[in-house]
Amino acid sequence: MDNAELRKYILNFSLGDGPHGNQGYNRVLLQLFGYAGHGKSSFINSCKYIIDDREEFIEHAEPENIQSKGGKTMIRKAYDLTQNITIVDNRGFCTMKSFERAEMYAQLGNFIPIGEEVIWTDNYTSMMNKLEDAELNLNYPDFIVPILIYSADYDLKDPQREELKTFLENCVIMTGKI
Ligand SMILES: Nc1nc2c(ncn2[C@@H]2O[C@H](COP(=O)(O)OP(=O)(O)OP(=O)(O)O)[C@@H](O)[C@H]2O)c(=O)[nH]1
Ligand SMILES: [Mg+2]
Repeated sequence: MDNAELRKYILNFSLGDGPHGNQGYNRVLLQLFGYAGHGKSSFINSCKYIIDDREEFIEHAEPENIQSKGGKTMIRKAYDLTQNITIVDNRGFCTMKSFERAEMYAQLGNFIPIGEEVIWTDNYTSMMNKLEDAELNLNYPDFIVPILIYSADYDLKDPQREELKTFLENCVIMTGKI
């Protein structure tokens, strides 16, 4: 398949085309995860550029300014790639401490609404309050695919490798895929 054919295939992709129909799923939700500044927003802009096939490069998702420190993307935002495929820019994490990890799993399961600012909690009670207060949008019709964006500029140091391994294993348990 050349690039043009691949683009056409993606544009026409529909969950209903499989041998068993869409099995209740309406759209594919690509959920991007990763440490802050590893290129999630840039990846979305590149995907949009290819799929939309425009002359000019538009920054739909705001990439990090090189001078800025910490995470740039604070609000979970969804971008439609095609009629059936949506890509979500999740807030990047700095360390994978237990509450950031809990937040990520909540994002992954779509227990926190898209379009709201992500504020990392630092205790169990506020985490639980936040989940209770969220207008739970379980989005069962979404076929969720977690995608980890990890920059080749960063070493996969041992502690990171372990925490990422656990995260990826849990992604598979939660969604059945990665
Ligand atoms: N060389 C190179 N630089 C990249 C690439 N992708 C992103 N960058 C640069 O890396 C920096 C961070 O990119 P972002 O897309 O903002 O990263 P992010 O994961 O969305 O960051 P947060 O929103 O802070 O979590 C920017 O300066 C980008 O220009 C890439 O593929 N190659
Ligand atoms: Mg970003």
